[in-house]
Amino acid sequence: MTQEKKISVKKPAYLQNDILADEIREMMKSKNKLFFNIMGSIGAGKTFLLERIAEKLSPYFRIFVINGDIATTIDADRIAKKGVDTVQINTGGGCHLNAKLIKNELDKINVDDYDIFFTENVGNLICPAAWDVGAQKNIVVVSITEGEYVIKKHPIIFKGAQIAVINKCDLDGLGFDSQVLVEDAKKIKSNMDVLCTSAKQITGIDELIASLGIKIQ
Ligand SMILES: Nc1nc2c(ncn2[C@@H]2O[C@H](COP(=O)(O)OP(=O)(O)O)[C@@H](O)[C@H]2O)c(=O)[nH]1
Ligand SMILES: [Mg+2]
Repeated sequence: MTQEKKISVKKPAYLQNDILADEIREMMKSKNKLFFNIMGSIGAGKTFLLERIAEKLSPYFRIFVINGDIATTIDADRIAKKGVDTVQINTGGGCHLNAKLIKNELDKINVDDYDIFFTENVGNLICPAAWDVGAQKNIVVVSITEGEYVIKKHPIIFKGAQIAVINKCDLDGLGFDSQVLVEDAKKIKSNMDVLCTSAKQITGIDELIASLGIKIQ
């Protein structure tokens, strides 16, 4: 006798996240919006770079930034001072943003009110790599003060990125070497854009904006 046994197969959380992320990507594309996910270590300069990007782009584009942190609204408050709209997600203990968190925030606004969307993901080089947020491009920021092995030790997040940013290049030569990091990033993914920036001295920001595919008319 053949016995029939029903088992319920739960969709893995990753799979559900990927489906929703694809929906967000499609929605943004159909509305002709740009959406970028900025990831990177704590203190790499993600917020400072976003402030610089906002300074350059806010006169020309309507921008919405979704910040992710365990606690506080410090980053969203900083970026909001640069003439863009922001919202801060506090993940409690969560080490990454995900598509559901992004969708919740997009549902609270009128997406048509904006041209360009950014997330600043929770600061680390591990968890955000596994969670697609529906962006068209992933950007990973590391700074040259994080040591010469920082990229070698975190290949997964770079494999999933279209742009690698080596920040704090104003400190290049002062005991830090940007070139090692540039070469490591290229070794992991040869077709990735790799840029050296200084949010402090405002260098490499125009190149980063160009790499995002944004043209100021
Ligand atoms: N020297 C230097 N310091 C920077 C640069 N970018 C950020 N910082 C500093 O690094 C610290 C962390 O920057 P922040 O933008 O908050 O990093 P986040 O955690 O990645 O968002 C702050 O004290 C910044 O002033 C840079 O290009 N050069
Ligand atoms: Mg930050």
